Amino acid sequence: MAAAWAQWEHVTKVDPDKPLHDGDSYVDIADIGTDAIIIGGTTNVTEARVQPILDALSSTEIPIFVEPTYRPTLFHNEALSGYLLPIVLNANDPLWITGAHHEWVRSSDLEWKAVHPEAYIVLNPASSVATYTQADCDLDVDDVVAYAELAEQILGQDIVYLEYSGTLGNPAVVAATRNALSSAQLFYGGGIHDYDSAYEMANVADTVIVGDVLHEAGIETVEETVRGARDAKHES
Ligand code: 1GP
Repeated sequence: MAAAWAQWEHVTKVDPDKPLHDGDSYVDIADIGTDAIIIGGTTNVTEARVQPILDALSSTEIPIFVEPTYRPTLFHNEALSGYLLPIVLNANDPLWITGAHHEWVRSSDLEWKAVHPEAYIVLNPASSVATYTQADCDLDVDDVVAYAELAEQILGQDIVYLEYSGTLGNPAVVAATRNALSSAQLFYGGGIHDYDSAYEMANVADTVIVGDVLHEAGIETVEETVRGARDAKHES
């Protein structure tokens, strides 16, 4: 069976720590053409914040995944498709490589078929994820490509995630990374805020992830990014 994410071109990431834009509601995200919703953020991916979002989305068909961070949390909701578990390859704090995961596994009764790791490479030194993980973002293209190959070929990862959270990344780095992967899927996230930025990154990544703009500009702007990603994938 193909992986859940095999056909994802555009994903909307909901940060449970941030309110939606005025007038928006969670259920409307399911209707804009985005392929999946990830509920995740650097902080506060807690039951109290995530459960109401899952409840609001319970009538939708869209795949919904939670990205647990350093807290061991499990959610029970029919709307939930599973967990995407970040492993930050370039973290200097081992909490983000195996530490939090160890605690999560030790303290939870996990259903393994619903848990899928993502090999993150964090690339924006100004982002809060870089600060929390103490990521070494001083990487050139060869360093990034080597992390991606390590992820796929040594660690057996099916998802490599270039995380530029908060800023638009370098398309040449993204393209080089995708070229280095054999079958792992390349997720790109960071700074996508309109049609053009989505188009540019969807040209070089397998899947683009759109986060902050949902909270800052609203669902209509996310819909523009869906169009950009679709056009990039289907025009040529
Ligand atoms: C964050 O990669 C996502 O984890 C998306 O980044 O918030 O900058 O869109 P932005």
